Amino acid sequence: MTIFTKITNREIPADIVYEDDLCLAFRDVNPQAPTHVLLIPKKPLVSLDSFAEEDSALAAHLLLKVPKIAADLGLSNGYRTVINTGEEGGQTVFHLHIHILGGRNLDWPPG
Ligand code: IU
Repeated sequence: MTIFTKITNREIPADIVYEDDLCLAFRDVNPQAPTHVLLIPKKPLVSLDSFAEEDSALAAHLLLKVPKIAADLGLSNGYRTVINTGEEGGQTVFHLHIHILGGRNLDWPPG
């Protein structure tokens, strides 16, 4: 079980900004921008590589929540979404998560 499942189960506290039956969004403990939230499925998928056809509705649900959460967080001037996948992708927590970052001008390309 990853730390994100423990957050979902309320075994570990987190600053939760959105929740529904399928997903949870909470503030990153090490924010890389003034606003930095992680959106996760409650289903413990390891990474984007774990998505199967049966997860189509969940995948759509997550993506459709991003602009709503961003709007709720006041990111009216734009934001960035990032999904790190696997070791070379920079993934460190192996429970699928979408980073939502905003509140400053974000550089490109990433490191
Ligand atoms: P990554 O894409 O797997 O590298 O992102 C993991 C993120 O999870 C990273 O930004 C951490 O700061 C964040 N995080 C957290 O918010 N709370 C935790 O308890 C742990 C990691 I461990």
